[in-house]
Amino acid sequence: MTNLLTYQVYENVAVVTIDSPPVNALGIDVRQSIVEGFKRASADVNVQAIVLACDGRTFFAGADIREFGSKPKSPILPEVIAFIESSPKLTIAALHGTPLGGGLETALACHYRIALAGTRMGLPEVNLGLLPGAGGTQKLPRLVGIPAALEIITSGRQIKADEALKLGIIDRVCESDNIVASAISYAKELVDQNATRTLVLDRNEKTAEHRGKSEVYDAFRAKNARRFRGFKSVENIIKAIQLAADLPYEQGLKRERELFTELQQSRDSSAQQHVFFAERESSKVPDIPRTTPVRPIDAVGIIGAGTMGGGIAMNFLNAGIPVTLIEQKQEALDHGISIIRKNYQRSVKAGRMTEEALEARITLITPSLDYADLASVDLIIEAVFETMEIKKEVFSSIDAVAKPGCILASNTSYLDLDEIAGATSRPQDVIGLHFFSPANVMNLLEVVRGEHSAPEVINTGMRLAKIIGKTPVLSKVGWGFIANRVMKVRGYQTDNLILQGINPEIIDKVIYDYGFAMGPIAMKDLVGLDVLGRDSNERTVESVLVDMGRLGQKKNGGYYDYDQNRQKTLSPLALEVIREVAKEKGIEPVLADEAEILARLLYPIINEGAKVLDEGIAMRSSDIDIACIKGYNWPVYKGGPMFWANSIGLDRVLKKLEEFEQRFGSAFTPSPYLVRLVEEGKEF
Ligand code: 3H9
Repeated sequence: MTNLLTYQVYENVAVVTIDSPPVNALGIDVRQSIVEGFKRASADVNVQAIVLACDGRTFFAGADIREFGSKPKSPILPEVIAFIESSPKLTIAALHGTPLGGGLETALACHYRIALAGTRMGLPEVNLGLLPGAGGTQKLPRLVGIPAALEIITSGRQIKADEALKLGIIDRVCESDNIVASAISYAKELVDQNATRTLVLDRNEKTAEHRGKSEVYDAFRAKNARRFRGFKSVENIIKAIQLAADLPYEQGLKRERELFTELQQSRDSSAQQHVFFAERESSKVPDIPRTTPVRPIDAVGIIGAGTMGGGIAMNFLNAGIPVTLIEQKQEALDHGISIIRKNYQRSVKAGRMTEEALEARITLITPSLDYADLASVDLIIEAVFETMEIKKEVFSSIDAVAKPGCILASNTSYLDLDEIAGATSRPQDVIGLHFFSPANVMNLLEVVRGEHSAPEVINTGMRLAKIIGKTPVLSKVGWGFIANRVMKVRGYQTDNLILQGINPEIIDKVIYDYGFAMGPIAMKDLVGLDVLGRDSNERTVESVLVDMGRLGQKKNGGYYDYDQNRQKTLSPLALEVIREVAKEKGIEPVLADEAEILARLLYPIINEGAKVLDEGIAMRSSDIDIACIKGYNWPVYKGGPMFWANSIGLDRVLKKLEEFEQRFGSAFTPSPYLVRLVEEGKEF
């Protein structure tokens, strides 16, 4: 075992310090070191108090997720925690960084907690499809009460030190920047005062008032039903918190462990753990070391103040980066800025932002009708019409004004970035920065690597994503890049199923039940049938509906009719149009149950993902998962299409695709890469 423990004694206070980079995750070596430190301190007759602290960037950030799935080694975390609680000395946790999950649970084993200002703590296990399994569900309610515990643990949010103090999670915030020194003097103070040594597990006053009150939990479930839908971990969390009020601590703890184990063995939790690591992996580019220089981005220019350009601008304004917003006409510019303002006003109304913060963001915008105003910015993002000729014109114009070293980015969704870069004298400075609509909300940023993009330009794009709160996924140039390309095939299959007489409501239900927020047909109505991309002038169900003036939710309904509360019912008119168009095209009705509908809609996405990998457009299958989760809200507890495919079994996916190919043609022809993987018994 490497030596992670430093043991020091300052008069009557022992300091047990653990150092296990990067985040002091509570792996076996760390757990053993804590026990060793506490054993030494307990045996030391001169020691009256023990401070538990960590070196490096954070107090323990949780259990070591990489250990999940292998046989637990003793001492397991609950044993370590029980050991701390059995200490004969006064115990103090000295918190800094992000004490999360098992890390906070470890702190809750101590009598007192002191935190550096700026510390953010929480129980984020829900994000991994888990619950706090080392006493967190039993102890946090004892400190903050049932309603606050329900909110904190089901959201997994991080709580800042000052709020944690108010809630009673910690006992003191230290204003100096030396947490260990502050913890030592706090320890001496407590010893001098002969302070009480009550363990959190013995405090029942905050939970007593909710004992036996199951209606509190039912009301909480009902209020959050939409947000919690599909997340099995949330239900177990609520059950466990209820036990904190209803059962003595030891019994509650035992049940917590059972509920934790049930989740830990679930496919949903494996999927969410996969997403945790995939999200971190996606920002790494194997042939571009992290030491590659990054160009500073202190000012940005955005061309186009439409929906996309405005949404993109908001990301930079939120990060405090000034934006020069360019349009061709004053009217369009004014309109764009008014929409940005309106979006922020919505946040102000909801209490998520102050008026001053809104104004501060708006003042970061420099509106302009002149490209010359882009001369000093570090990055220019083009968000104009999706037409090659226009994009080339824009790029040749910005090439003429941009300073040397300025990064020139296109937000194109489908066009050839290399051709766009060819319109400039500096293709090495050109990349794609592909945002997903609404650009201020969706977390995906596809960074598109052109043939000539310089490593430092790519590296800057990848790092920039984090600054503006997005997850980057690197894509090579190819039609639709990653997310749009793989998700597009679901659209084709939706249209085919409709024409084959499958009820649109059933199609939407299947996708909703899988975990998406909305089915593909309801989505078309929401986006607007008139703005859906069309590949040809052929007569389609949608073109007929649009000709009838049915544009979707915004006008006269689309596939569905909508009442004043936006409740939808399938439109008999739309059904008639579907039958007509199917007849014109000579398409025969087909029968399919829900499982088959799901497979016909989603297996082609897996297949397209295999092609994207085979062509080298995506670097890794987990990047495709992230692209679908962050760009299209693929349910996170399914892990994305490629992880889901692995969990079904690639041989089964392949067999289904072959069957569909026989019945419905080449849209289902399996990718040779998928065939190869199955032959070799491999996974994505
Ligand atoms: C738990 O505690 C269960 C218990 O209730 C019950 C047990 C019985 N394990 O995110 P970053 C790695 S569940 C292993 O880029 P940041 C991460 O993969 C856990 N590894 O940095 C990355 O590795 P690499 C509850 C971990 O500064 C590196 O550390 N806790 C863990 O942006 C840096 O991470 C959580 O869910 C871990 N727990 O953010 C907290 N955490 O460099 C999860 C991180 O090879 N962690 N790594 O790619 C986080 O939220 C963030 O990592 C944190 C730092 C905020 C800590």
